[in-house]
Amino acid sequence: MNREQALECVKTQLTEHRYTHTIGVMETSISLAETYGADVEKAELAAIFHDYAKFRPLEEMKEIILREKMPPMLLEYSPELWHAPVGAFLVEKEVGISDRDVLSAIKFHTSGRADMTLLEKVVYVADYIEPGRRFPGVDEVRDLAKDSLDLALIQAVKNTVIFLLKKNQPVYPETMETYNFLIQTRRKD
Ligand code: DGI
Ligand code: FE
Ligand code: FE
Repeated sequence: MNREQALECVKTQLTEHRYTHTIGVMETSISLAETYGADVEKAELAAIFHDYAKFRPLEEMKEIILREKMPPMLLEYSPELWHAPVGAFLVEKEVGISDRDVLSAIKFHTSGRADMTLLEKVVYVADYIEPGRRFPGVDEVRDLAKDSLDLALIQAVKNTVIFLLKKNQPVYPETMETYNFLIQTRRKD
């Protein structure tokens, strides 16, 4: 599947605004992949499909989480988290993408996880800093991403956790694990 076909496919699933966001994530993922030595084609494909399930009805996502034996704990946390693992599942099932690296980058693009792959980091950070994003702290992460993907990732995860705490929202354990892993393993330089 080439870029045009992939974009055409995902466009049917998204609003105009979310499609524009997807183009931003695609361009940023390609650029980060080039800078940090990730597979550029996989980064492009994962970015194009990362929000594929964003607008699926909550009931459908819930049903998939239970039927496909995804962590049931997801259901106790924000529905915002669901489109990532459900998206990875549907992209394989409906679009026929079978590349495990691409699917895991989609699956973990919202929560992250401990010991993320390079491709997962690229898509996570690209989703956070694509040019259409405007929220406090995003410029700092953009700057960090020029020199260190890990430092950008830590800052993005940290901002997300702080944002959730400020809103009195629960933090999904895998999001905390992402933060803890990075902080505990980061080479001090
Ligand atoms: O789908 P996008 O908007 O492009 O971005 P995303 O997939 O990173 O989703 C961001 C949303 O997910 C944002 O509203 C915060 C929420 N979120 C991320 N991590 C957690 C979370 N919500 C809860 N409750 N817990 C988390 O750990
Ligand atoms: Fe998302
Ligand atoms: Fe996104």
